[in-house]
Amino acid sequence: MIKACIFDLDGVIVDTALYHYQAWKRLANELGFDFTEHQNEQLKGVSRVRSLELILGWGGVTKTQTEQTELATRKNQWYVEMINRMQPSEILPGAKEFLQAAKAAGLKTALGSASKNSSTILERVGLLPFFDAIVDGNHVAASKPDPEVFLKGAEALGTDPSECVVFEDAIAGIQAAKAGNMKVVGIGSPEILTGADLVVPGLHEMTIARLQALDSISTK
Ligand code: G16
Ligand code: MG
Repeated sequence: MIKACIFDLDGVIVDTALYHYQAWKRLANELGFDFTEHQNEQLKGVSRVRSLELILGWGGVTKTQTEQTELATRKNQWYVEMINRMQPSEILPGAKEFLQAAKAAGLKTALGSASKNSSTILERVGLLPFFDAIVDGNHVAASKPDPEVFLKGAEALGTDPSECVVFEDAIAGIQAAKAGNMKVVGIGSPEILTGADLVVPGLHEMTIARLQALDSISTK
């Protein structure tokens, strides 16, 4: 029986990719090279530290560990300035409605995000009260496709992984859910999110009936 939903944040509930892009671009430009939207696409769901490593590699720049920490902090300060101005209108279509429907159906809900800023974002858009547990980049050691973030979410909810459905927009996140023995709904295009049990373009296309229909699928 499906008892819980675990949601990725960026690309599922809100879209903060543009803010990440602007902050990383500013940092790259200060370091003397450019950063494209195409490169930004490859950073979705990737941790801050790993994102910086990739960007420095693309720019052909080498920095010490101490310098990297300082650069990541600087980028995050610009990013936080932007997310502090986020509004409820930035919630992706159908996300609030599906969260409401899940709660009304008696399902538990958790967040499973790579971001260390997830609570700020949820608070700014007014969605914090819809989550029973928040597991994010502050709580995990291993990044997706490692299942740690989702397994910790299931544990926080007191639910067996096989009774959880994960909602994810990134391939690494879908792999993480599968590695954790969970069912997974891909948010995006079926051509890209091939490992998911179901793919919808956004939560506006998701219903509790479609969720419960996943029950017949084995997670093994
Ligand atoms: C999100 C974004 C990534 C970002 C990561 C870490 O992941 O998609 O681009 O690098 O969080 O964010 P922060 O710098 O705020 O800790 P997710 O898992 O919510 O899709
Ligand atoms: Mg995502």
